[in-house]
Amino acid sequence: MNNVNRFDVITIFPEYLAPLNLSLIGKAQAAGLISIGIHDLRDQTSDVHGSVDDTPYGGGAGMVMSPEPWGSAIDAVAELVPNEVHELIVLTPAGQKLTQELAIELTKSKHLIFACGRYEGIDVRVSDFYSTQKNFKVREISIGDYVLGGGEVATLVIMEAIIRLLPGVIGNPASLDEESHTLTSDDGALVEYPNYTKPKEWRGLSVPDVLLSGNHGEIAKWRLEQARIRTKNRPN
Ligand code: 6GU
Repeated sequence: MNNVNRFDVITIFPEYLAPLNLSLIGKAQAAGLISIGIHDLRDQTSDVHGSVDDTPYGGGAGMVMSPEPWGSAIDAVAELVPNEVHELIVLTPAGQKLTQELAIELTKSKHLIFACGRYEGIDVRVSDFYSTQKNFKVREISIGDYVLGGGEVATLVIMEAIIRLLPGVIGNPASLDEESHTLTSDDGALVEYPNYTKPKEWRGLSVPDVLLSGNHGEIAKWRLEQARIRTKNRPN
């Protein structure tokens, strides 16, 4: 399998991506499993003010991000990974919704480029142009049905969902098989069963006897049943 190992993020707020140096993703970078570049869109502007947006054609509220700095920034980061197909991810609440299945699919592209729009989004010709380029694949992605101020937090979410799936990133990869949205039964994806650890009793609440029984068959049965109940009772 062809696993992603290079991520480039283009944004007008590079500092927003600082958490990528922490925890699991920070360690994955330090171990050389992945490398991440964060790029300031304003480095691609020519005017003294570093303008990246303008009023929308056709009128309406808000500002639209101009295509020129985006084109320059995307071309520049594509050159960092030559002779590869670049998957350009444009963050927008109008995009395809992120799911575990999509995160798994994104692990298979060598190079991911995240374009973090702000304001009313990026001039659509940026997506349209790169869609016609044979060394690019373009996807518009959303992380759910609510509106954020920009694509930076969505990028953090998507990158974490992808990177934790890569070989060597998580100490015990077996834990990936039993987590929410990966567990399956005849009814499709399930959320995870409830977990307990020591002590056996806490504030009057006990660990279910079956988990202390040592009977692996019964434990597996109980967990599947609990996962089904939780999935069914989830408010959405
Ligand atoms: Cl990717 N961007 C913005 N601005 N809002 C969102 C989103 C993305 N996903 C959900 N809401």
